[in-house]
Amino acid sequence: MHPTHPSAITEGLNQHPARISPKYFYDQRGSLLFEAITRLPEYYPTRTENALMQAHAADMAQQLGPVRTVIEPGAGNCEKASVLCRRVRPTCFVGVDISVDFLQTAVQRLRADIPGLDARAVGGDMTQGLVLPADIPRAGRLVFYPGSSIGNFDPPHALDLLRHMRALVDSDGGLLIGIDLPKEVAVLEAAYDDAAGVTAAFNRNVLTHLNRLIGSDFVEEQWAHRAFFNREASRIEMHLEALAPIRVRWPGGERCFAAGERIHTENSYKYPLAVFTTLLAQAGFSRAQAWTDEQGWFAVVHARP
Ligand code: AVI
Repeated sequence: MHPTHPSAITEGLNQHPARISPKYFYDQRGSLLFEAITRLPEYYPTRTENALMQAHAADMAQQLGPVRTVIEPGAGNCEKASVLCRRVRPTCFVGVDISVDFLQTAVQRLRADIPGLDARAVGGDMTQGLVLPADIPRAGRLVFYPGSSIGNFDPPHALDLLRHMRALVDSDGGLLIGIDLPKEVAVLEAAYDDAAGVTAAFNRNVLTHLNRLIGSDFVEEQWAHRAFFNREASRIEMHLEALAPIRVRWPGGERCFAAGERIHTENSYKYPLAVFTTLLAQAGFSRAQAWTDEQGWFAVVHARP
């Protein structure tokens, strides 16, 4: 599990508007709900990215050139890494995740599935910068960051993260990253407010997770899921809205919410490709090539220093 900072959590709850970091979505139930989200008919990013990776596999492999080490921040179950490693045949794979126990199991599976692959699990948080074990070769590194997870960081933090990734590779290395692009608002909003209510359950589950982490007394049923596109900021915002006046208590504190008051739980930025390419250049990746689907909904970008 990720490190818990109760004071950072309660500080967020006391802000106006209140905030909960999206990293707290991913307890065991939250991770399962997220997996269910990726299979929803409305949630196009996973499916579109997978199709792009498959359709352009040969071209991508050619553009990537020889890859010796694949490094995946937030590797989780390593499913996408497994597909990539079969194609580009690196000698080494380094999965990085805050939750290293779960990662360890996935990495063992990868080792068994791809004989000869030196697959490692490294516990750590990419957002804090990362020092890899000294015996991981520096030559021919590829940082792999699929799933448009970069969109969950505000642009200045996304830039920091890209800079940390740049620091991991030499001039012969690169970054392969998934980006969700702006599109019709109805498509975006349906993806974050699906008919089956899975995203709503995912959003509300953060409250139960917080109850365990800080001893608060949130009741999920008292909160409504809200998801909408903020056009000015080019991002989907997720919030939890109090259905009635609510007093939430935790050891050492409390917060009263008026009916209709919201807790901001997540942003998911949708970058036009040109804007993202500029961000990449600011981080030190000056050359970028992108593959997009026919509808222009998603991009897989290969960036080089
Ligand atoms: C993990 N991340 C890229 C997802 C997204 O689309 O922003 C998280 C998510 N939130 C609601 N649905 C999916």
